Amino acid sequence: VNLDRMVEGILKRDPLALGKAITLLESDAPTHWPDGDQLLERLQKLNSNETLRLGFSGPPGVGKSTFLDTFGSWWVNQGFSIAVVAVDPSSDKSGGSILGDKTRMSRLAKSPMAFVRPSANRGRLGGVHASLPSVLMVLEKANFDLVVVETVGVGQSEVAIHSMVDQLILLMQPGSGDDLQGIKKGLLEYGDVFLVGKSDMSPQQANLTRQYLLSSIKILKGRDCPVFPISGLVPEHNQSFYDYSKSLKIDPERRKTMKAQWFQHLLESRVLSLLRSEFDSASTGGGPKRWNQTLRNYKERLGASDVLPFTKCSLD
Ligand SMILES: Nc1nc2c(ncn2[C@@H]2O[C@H](COP(=O)(O)OP(=O)(O)OP(=O)(O)O)[C@@H](O)[C@H]2O)c(=O)[nH]1
Ligand SMILES: [Mg+2]
Repeated sequence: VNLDRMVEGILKRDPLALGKAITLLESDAPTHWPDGDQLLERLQKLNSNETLRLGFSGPPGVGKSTFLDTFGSWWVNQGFSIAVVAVDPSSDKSGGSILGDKTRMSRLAKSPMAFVRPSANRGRLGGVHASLPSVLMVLEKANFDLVVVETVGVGQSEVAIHSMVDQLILLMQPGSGDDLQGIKKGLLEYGDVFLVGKSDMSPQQANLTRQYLLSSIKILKGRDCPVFPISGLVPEHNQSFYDYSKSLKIDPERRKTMKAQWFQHLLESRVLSLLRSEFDSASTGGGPKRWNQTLRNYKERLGASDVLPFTKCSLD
């Protein structure tokens, strides 16, 4: 890896250099870590300004990507740049990240002021990879005016993402009171700002949902939180959130704990990766997938037997 050229490319916001840097940082292969660490150290020395980091989370299909495409395009039209990392929920199964067309941000992706990147989800930290803070740092050093992460809200991911961004925006489904009873309290606890999605379908229902959220959040948190109806398809519904978004700020308190969390996630993830790679190189005749395959074999055998998971047994 030519780090000089990579840093230069990052500073120019060259999508190719940004893409390569992110791939390097997301690597679980211990041989890639020294280069990635050095890259971050060099960027760190550049002393640029901090960039507002927003998390957008919400249940699958609630309209996160569609809205980010619309919101991002508006943002770019205001003369600002934006970087979006979309944590791809499906990549867990396929084992790798899926290409850009899957992020549903085709309009934004075409803008020279925007950088859109799907990120691998390796099923840890509720779908957020431990390298995400490193990726966000690269985008921050590239001097984007706004850095956004899209994650699928499954409960656990909100907790992880909350410590990685300045503000966590939760996109909620419009629904009847009964549907809303089912919203996990934990989910509401981690949100800083709430959006009621797809409000073009029924503005009336979106408003009812908004009222319900306002009062539930007040009870739960003991304070008010902003709730806006939005639509990814009809931008006219978004004006109040657009106006509000200009007032969103970096949270210095959260920034303090961010690094400690980053350290912990990275440490845990690297310990596991080291174990896996030790295992792979120690096992004879196994390809790079030896750990995964062994794990799968064990799981299959365990499912069909009455041996307990911690009982010493041999596969052959
Ligand atoms: N009516 C209406 N439909 C929408 C809106 N936003 C998204 N949709 C539709 O809802 C579906 C899911 O939209 P996405 O933007 O991919 O939702 P998502 O939350 O990013 O989904 P995942 O990333 O898979 O969790 C698509 O078929 C969209 O066309 C909206 O504001 N109004
Ligand atoms: Mg999406």
